[in-house]
Formats: sequence, C-alpha cells, structure tokens
Amino acid sequence: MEMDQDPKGFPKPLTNCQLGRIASPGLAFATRFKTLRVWLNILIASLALLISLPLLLGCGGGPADWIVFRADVGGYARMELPPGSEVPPAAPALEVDLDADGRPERAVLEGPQVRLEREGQVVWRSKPEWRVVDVAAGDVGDDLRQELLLAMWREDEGGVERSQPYIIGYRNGRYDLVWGGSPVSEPIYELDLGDVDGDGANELVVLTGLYGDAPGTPARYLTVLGWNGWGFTRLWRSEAGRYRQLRLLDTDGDGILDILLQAEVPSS
Ligand SMILES: [Ca+2]
Ligand SMILES: [Ca+2]
Ligand SMILES: [Ca+2]
Repeated sequence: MEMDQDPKGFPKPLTNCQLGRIASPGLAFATRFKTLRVWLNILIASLALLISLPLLLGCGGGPADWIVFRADVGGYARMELPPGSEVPPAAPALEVDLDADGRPERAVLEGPQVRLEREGQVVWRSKPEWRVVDVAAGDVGDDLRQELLLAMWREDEGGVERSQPYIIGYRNGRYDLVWGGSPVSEPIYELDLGDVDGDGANELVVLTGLYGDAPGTPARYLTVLGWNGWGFTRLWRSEAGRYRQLRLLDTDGDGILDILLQAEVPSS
C-alpha cells in the first residue's frame, strides 16, 4: 500500500477509516467479537496453566506424608512415621570403600553423571552416554566387598532410552563396571541398598514407574529385591501408590533398616 506524502515528505498518518476501526457497524461488531475471543483465549490459557502447574512442578497429587514400610511376616507392613521422627535430608555424596583400603571413596552424582573421588582425585567417571538418576552404595552379594549401584538410562540399539541398574566395583586393581543389568520392564526412579529384613544381607530397594511417565511423576511401586548370584530377584512389592524420596533408616532402634518414603495422597 502506498502512503500519502505530506509537504515535508513524511507519510501522512492513516485515518481511522483507513485503519478499518469504524468502517461500518458490522466491522465494529466483528472487531469487538475478535477482542472478546482474544480475552476468552487468554482466560482458557490461564485456566489450563493453573490446572497443569502442579504437574509441571512434579507434584501431581495432593499432600505428601512420610510413611514407613517395616519388615513383617510375609513382607513389609505400611505404617505412619513415629511422631517426633526426623528424616535426614538426602546426602549430597556417598562414602564407600570400594578398594577396601580402609579409606572411603566419595561418589558424587552431579547432573546425569556420577564421579568417584579418592583423596580428592577423580578415579572413575560414568560414561557420557549414561544418564544416571540415582546412586546407592553397599555390599551387593554379601561377599564383603563394597559396590556402587547406579539407576541409569541409556539408549538401546533402536535409540530408545531404557532404564538399567549397573554395579560399579573395584576389581583387579581398577574401578570398573562389574555388572550391567539388562533394561528393566519398569524404569527405576530411585534405589537404595541395605538390610531391610534383618537377615544380615543387603536388599536392593527400588521405586519404579512406567515408561512414558512425564518427568517428575512419582513412582508407582516400592519393590524389594535380593541378589541371586547373577542378578536380582523380586522378593516383595507394595501396593500401587505415588511414591518418592526413598530412604533407609532404622526408625525404631531394632537394628533393622526401615524403608521410608513420601506417599502422595492422590488428588480427587
Ligand atoms: Ca578406599
Ligand atoms: Ca559385594
Ligand atoms: Ca536382608
């Protein structure tokens, strides 16, 4: 569109008519309708954001309470955390003496990678193509050698990311992968290792979800597994729920670790 020129050579401002503001009553109605539609869209978008905000923040359910699963006949009994119990915050690093020299190494999970430090020096790092989501330490297999357990994701041959448990240890004078589990059917979100049934050997305790869960979705099951010599066997599984923040802690002083976690009350 060509603009009229004023004597100084500047284009004349467009009139209301040229801008189509008051061209006709029909157009005025259409303009008002358009404005109304814009406001309606803003309202709908705001409502959608309000509804989805808890999901975006990863707290899709209602309030979360700490609960305890304690070894019981035939499995683990769910109970409330005893009043006055304090749940310590998650440790930023784990101490584990993998090479059994009496001085613990330090395992640090930073972003999706874990590194192992010995006296301030990095002695092992997870591979860049592994996406580590949780780390635990302890003796797997009851052979008196300490290991580091990783809950991690890596791509399979088809380029699909799958959840796998890996074990890192110190063998033949070096820190290395000593066991790589196959992809699991239900992804591991959190894991910990400890004797939760009091038999003297450690169990692997995991929180699992489903492939396709949105990031931040709580786990669906708490599962206790035992080492069978070549892999882990499921010993017990909880009822379905919305679980996160797995910890192992002896809350009643009987010398047996209890399983603590936060259980979200599903929003109605
Ligand atoms: Ca050591
Ligand atoms: Ca071991
Ligand atoms: Ca045990």
